[in-house]
Amino acid sequence: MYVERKPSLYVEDLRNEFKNSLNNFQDSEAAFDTLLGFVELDHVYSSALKEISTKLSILDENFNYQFKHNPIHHMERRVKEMHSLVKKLSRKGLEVSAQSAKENIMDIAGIRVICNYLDDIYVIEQMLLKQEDVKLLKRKDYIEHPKENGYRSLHIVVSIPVFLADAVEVTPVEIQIRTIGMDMWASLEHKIRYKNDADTEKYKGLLEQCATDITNVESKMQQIHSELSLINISEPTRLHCNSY
Ligand code: 0O2
Repeated sequence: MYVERKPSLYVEDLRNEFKNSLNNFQDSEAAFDTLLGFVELDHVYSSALKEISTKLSILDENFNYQFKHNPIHHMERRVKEMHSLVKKLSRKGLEVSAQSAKENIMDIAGIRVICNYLDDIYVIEQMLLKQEDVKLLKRKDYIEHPKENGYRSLHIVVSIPVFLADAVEVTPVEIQIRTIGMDMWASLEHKIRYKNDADTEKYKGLLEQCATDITNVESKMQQIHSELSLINISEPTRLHCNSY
């Protein structure tokens, strides 16, 4: 059900990151402390991802138990790699330290939830946000308001408590919730964008057309699915999911 998009930290990788990203430190002890801070960060944010994945899995299973439908197709999760994190901090003109990353970067822990149907996205969001220990920090609905290039997805950042041996760390996790079609589109667009700029221009129109086509197909699929389903869910959830 989960696809881990990043392996755990490896000593060799750390050595390279240490060389590439932290070589502006004069004092090797300060550099080591900074590195250690990032390793600890990775540990806490990985734990937050496990917590949120378990919550989402339970919701998916329980929804299926009650309504004979799994809203989640699969999930992908990753802790931002150290070099990306250092790059993002530098790009934003922020101090390169674990503390600064904790205070300023919201997508250190990221999970992508791929849903079967459009309505499933809002059902998942609502069920998750109802939980007492989950706090909504940020929300961007690129489905209601798609980006100009055609990108659609629901982004929420939530915080959850992570219970460690001697502390509780309230940790933010970025959750991108989208359908299979939206995910297919985003993966291709990402691939084109990072290949080179010329390709981005070349495929711009075609990608926009694909986004419209996917939206139309998914609306029709949703309609068929809703007509076939005799799911009786609670009123608050129905508000966002009137087809069940
Ligand atoms: P990666 O490698 O996927 O992590 P931020 O930029 O995070 O400080 P912002 O502007 O609120 O904050 O981000 P937003 O709009 O919520 O989008 C963040 C992520 O959404 C991106 O992460 C992408 O994963 C995805 N995304 C947003 N727009 C697009 C798009 O047009 N196409 C595709 N394919 N993905 C998009 P990163 O950090 O860019 O990259």
